[in-house]
Amino acid sequence: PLAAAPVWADTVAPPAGEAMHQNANAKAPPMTEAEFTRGKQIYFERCAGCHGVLRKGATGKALTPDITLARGTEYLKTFIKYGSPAGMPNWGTSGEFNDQQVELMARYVQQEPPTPPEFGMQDMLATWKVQVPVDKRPRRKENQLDISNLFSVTLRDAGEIALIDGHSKQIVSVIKTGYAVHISRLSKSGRYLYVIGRDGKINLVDLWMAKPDSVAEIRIGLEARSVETSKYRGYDDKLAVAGAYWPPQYVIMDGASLKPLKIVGTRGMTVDNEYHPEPRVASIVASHYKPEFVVNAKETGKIMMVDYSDLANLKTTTIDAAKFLHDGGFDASGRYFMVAANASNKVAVVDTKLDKLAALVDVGKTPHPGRGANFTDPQYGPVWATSHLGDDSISLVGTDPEKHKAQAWKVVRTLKGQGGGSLFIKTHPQSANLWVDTVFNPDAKLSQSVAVFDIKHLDKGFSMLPIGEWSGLSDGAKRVLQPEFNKAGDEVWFSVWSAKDKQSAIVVVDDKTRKLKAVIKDPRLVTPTGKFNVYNTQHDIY
Ligand code: DHE
Repeated sequence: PLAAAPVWADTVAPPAGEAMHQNANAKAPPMTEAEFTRGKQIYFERCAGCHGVLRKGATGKALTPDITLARGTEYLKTFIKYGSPAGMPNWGTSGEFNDQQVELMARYVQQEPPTPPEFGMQDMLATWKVQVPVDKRPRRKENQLDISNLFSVTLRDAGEIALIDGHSKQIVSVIKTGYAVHISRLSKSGRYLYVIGRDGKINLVDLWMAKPDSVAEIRIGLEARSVETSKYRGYDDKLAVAGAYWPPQYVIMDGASLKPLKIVGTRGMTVDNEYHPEPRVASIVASHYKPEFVVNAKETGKIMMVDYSDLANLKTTTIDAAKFLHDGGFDASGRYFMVAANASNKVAVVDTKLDKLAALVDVGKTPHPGRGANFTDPQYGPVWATSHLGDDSISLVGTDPEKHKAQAWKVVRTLKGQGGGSLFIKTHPQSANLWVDTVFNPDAKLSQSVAVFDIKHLDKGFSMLPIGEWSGLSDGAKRVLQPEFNKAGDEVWFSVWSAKDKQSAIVVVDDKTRKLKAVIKDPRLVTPTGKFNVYNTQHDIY
């Protein structure tokens, strides 16, 4: 899956006379400059997301030379090749790295990490393009699509999204986006789709066009993961915001053109009052109660309620939560935002009406909810649930402080799932099922199937559905991930994510009968991962 590199760049013994990397740490195994450059690229593509550009650790462990040198090349090779049940992917045995690349990376992480450059307003403006100006765009919807039931599907390694019609299951359009594209979000009206790549490139797609396409683009940093739009009354489709991993900053843009309006850096003190040079911006959601974005800084553990009503006099309420904030979603009422502080094994609950921390809840090991799942527990009332990367548990947290006060912000029930390595959990108001993936479990049987619980009979345990097998794909490692419902809430879609050069698929399951309904296969479906149903994403339904 990685771009082909000159063979010698990955070999242990480079040709004589190759320039060596000048490293500050004399104890690190030597590398040529070309190897270092190659390692830097692979690190950026595959490792920085979890371990940080400066390798200070977050979702993944710290990898600074003081730690990696003590581990040594052989130990690091084993870890990189085989992964760990705690969430480190098996880069070697999955076929993503060959042995030379594993060895290269084991040496690379013993070198001092290089610091990438900053990326400010002038850099952003230089990348900003409006392909179709606002006054040249359709005045009404020019296609026959039910855009509310479209799915925006991440084609990770193609750097594209596919728009798939939820009814016909046909691909409507494939749109070029940023590198290793990550998530899609919708504007308040549901007309505009915002897609962000790991390279910080945002594409704005107009779903009203005869054939939906990108109408504007910009890069907001060198590495990024999150994008969101203004949802408060009166700000429909007005503003967008994106969070960068590097440089650590968030950017507020004009919603219709992506013109950058305001950049705010996040470097500063952690909740423990220690300085952090790389507090990356993780998830961002838009408040329904105030003109505010809820911006989560991973390493500092601070949640910023950013008031977008007056960008020149920006008011921000900063909430101390817990370190390593990552992903999350609203409770069913839309008032409370539940965000995983993953390496702290906690979920922070923010009251977006009062702009206060409602609670810090201890959950299982390394919670990873995606946006989480909201449903009514037969015994304990409304709950929001998360699964975990680091263990096989599913934590159900009470979310109704009015009618179920004793249960509010407590883990009311812990379910046993089929294994660790889970990333996403999902249900729908119309569904009686709770779907849980185990995408990064090292056991192929588990990573290729999902667990489903009956919400009315949670104590009965789960059933395992062999989604990978149902896809009918034969060769190669295939990971099954991210349940996503259609608008009606009667179908649940799963990605079957194979390597870039292998066939992938989307498997659609009938939610009521739990039987296979359709398999979407198309040569254009390269490495599908996240799927975002327009209506459910627009309205925070999960
Ligand atoms: Fe994601 C959401 C970061 C790896 C698929 N991912 C998020 C969010 C963040 C994030 C901060 C929340 C965005 C928001 O709500 O505003 N993801 C990271 C990483 O740092 C990490 C761990 C490592 C990396 O190198 O990027 C990472 N993510 C992955 C993957 O490997 C996944 C499984 C496949 C892929 O496409 O890259 C993946 N992440 C997703 C998906 C969501 C997501 C599908 C949105 C879930 C949703 O339902 O909203």
